[in-house]
Amino acid sequence: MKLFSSVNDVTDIKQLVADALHLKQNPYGYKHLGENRTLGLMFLNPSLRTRLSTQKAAMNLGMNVMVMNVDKEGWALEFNDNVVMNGTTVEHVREAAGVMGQYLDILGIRSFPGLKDRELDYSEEIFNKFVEFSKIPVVSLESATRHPLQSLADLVTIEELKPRPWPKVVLTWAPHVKALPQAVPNSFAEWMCKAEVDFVIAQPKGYELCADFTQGATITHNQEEALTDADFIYVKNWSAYEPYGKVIPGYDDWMMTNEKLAATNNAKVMHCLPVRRNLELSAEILDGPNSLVVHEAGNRVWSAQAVLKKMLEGL
Ligand code: AN0
Ligand code: CP
Repeated sequence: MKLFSSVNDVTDIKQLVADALHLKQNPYGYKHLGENRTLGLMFLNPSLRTRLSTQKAAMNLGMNVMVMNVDKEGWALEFNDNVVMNGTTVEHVREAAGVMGQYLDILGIRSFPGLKDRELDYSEEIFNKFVEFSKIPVVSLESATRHPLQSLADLVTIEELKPRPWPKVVLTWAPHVKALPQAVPNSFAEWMCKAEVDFVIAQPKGYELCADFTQGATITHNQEEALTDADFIYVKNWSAYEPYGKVIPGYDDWMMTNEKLAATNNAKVMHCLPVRRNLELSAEILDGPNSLVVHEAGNRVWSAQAVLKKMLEGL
């Protein structure tokens, strides 16, 4: 595997999930694979889970890891070609990524969308330039439109804990005070649409995701109806796709609560984290028996390890 940026980079999803669950049972069985190999984790935005879980996964595989908060510790990067760099940017991604490729065997990169120019964000310009100019295998640590390591961990969690074949999985929009990317819900949707689950998306009017990611999903504005008989509820806020990056006020009652869980099949509640308590998800759910959020974050290690293992095998 040379690229892990979306579900489309995976030839056998079931096998990758099985690999992750196998690694969970046998974390140190492939330490030889990473010997004298170096992973670079480059962050243009904050992270807790992705940073620690991917670093741990690499260490379990015997790799060396270099982590850099490029936004704070690196030179200000220029991404446009044909510019006179007489402003605030100090080096071009062509050189910066090229240099990273000299030091690393695998590059991980996190780069959020600006949420101002939809065409630019959905072109994945920044992520794609790191792929092009580093010339080494690249794993997305969340790009402008997708978060595949998160989605793989989510699918691993569902496979691990499903109470029946073809469980009902509901992605439900949640309130927030900030405009957040569509990357997590886009990605979760594209993975669920290819998984053996009954997948429903519930969101208020105006929060429809880009249809490219939701082919095959049942989409509704009725949260109560969607939650009926659900086995897993995936809670997440996102900003509007149209008008792009906007927050449409008036949907505070979409917060997930214990009361809403009553209609479900004693559903397990998931969230990628970080979560805002009592805004997206009630504290009573997060502190109660139905919450999977910490367990799900634990599975980030095995999903990252399964992907890195595949990349190391291809080097
Ligand atoms: C980010 C997002 O929604 O994409 C990262 C989630 C993993 N969340 C926030 O910015 C709060
Ligand atoms: N879920 C997730 O990716 O968390 P971080 O932003 O902390 O890495």
